[in-house]
Amino acid sequence: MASSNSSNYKLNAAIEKLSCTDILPYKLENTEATCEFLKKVVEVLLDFVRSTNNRNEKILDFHHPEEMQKLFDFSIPDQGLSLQQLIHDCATTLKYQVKTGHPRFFNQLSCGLDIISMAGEWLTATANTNMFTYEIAPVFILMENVVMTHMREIIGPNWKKGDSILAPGGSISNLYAFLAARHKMFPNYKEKGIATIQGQLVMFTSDQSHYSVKSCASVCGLGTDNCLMVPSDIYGRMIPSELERLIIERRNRGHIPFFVCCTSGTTVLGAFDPINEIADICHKYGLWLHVDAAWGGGLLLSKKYRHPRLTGVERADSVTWNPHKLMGALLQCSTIHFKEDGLLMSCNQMSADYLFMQDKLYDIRYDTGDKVIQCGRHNDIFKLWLQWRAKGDEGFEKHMDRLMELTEYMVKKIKEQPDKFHLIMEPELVNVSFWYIPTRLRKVAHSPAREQELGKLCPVLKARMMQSGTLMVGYQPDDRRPNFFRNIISSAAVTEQDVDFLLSEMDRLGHDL
Ligand code: ABU
Repeated sequence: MASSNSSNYKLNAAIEKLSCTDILPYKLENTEATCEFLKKVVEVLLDFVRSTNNRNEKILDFHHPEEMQKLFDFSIPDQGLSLQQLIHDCATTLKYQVKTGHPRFFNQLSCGLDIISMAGEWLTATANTNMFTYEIAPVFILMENVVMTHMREIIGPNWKKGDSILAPGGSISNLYAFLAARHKMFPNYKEKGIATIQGQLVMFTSDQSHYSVKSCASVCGLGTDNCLMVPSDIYGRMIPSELERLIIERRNRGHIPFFVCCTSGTTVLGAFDPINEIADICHKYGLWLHVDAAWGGGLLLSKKYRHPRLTGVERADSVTWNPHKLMGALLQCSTIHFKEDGLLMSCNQMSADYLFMQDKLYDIRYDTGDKVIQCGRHNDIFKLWLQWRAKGDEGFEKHMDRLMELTEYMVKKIKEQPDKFHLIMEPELVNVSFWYIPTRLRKVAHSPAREQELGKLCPVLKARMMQSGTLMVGYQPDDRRPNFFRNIISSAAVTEQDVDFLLSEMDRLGHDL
């Protein structure tokens, strides 16, 4: 297999020994040398892009941490190093980085390397601005406004006048939903704190939901015992009658149920909770409905796959939706949307005098930084805006449909080889859950005992994948079963041939286990 050679990236003799203080912004006369240095960095990056898309290249060159510490010079020197050494550092870093955009990387919810979104990220890094005020990010703030409004319109026609913000990840997006829900019910909490709530707040989420929901209960003072894990059915979907039973039980104890998180696309099984039935219960008991569509939100863009999975989403009060997952925007790009405008600001505003002055030149409603609990905010909008310009709604719809069709293809191929693979369930999303069956277990009837045996093989087969560097598929146990593989198809690079390769490579690596 070919591999990039970091010694290829030679700067010319006049530049190689220069250091960071010999180029911009220190030495205007060395603008050309600065450009030569940056072009060399781009050469390194382009080689990484090429090898990421080259099926003959490995996905990773795995080394244990202690080995890696010997292979790579991580030290911080007393004296600054040369530009040539920095180029070498860049190349070596990428040499050992896992190629998450490789067509055979099926390991994570965010896979792929969208070239337009990456170009956007490069521009973002060059602009290097903070997203807290219009004053220093006028174009990006307006872009955020346009894209967030567009996303809300996709959620539902009654959402246009709502509010949204890009947050640092889905977990923090869920936290924003929690904070807004509590603020809506207890507007004095912000000033008066916990004493304003006369009773125990309780929240509800399915036992398959993302752990960040439970984390809200811990971070916000409820305690994790007051985040009720509602049982799910065998497909991983919340059981609405169980939700209602738990709400009544807690109300009877004098507690204050206030928040329900409904998951649209669970992390492991890709299950969609029944939003309409859950919305009816929230309406009946006056609870805030949050839909965590961090993972499944992309399907809102597909006429074919949106229903029934996300039917009723417009009835929610808030929705988390991560474009860095199914939509393939570069990490990170996570959004939180509210049906009601003004809540984010009134909940989180601190009016820092040095940043959010009220007597500025322009309309200060565009100083969105005061809506969030952090101060500095990374620019995550440009890469998404540029990607959406490139694809249009139609392109994103095709992308969603393609990912789902490839998943259907994988399921079909698994079913055609029942001796080698055991499909755990028909997927609702691009998560395919299955066991690989080695030769010695192929004639053994499927049973809980065989599942235990197959579960023990998952880490061994995964280790072989990583050591061979040819394939990456995730595995985990869940409440109902031991370890099993969870394959994710969320990369535009994947083809039917890659799915065929995935199954045959698992067999090549694992048949003798
Ligand atoms: N925030 C969930 C991501 C987990 C995964 O990629 O598997």
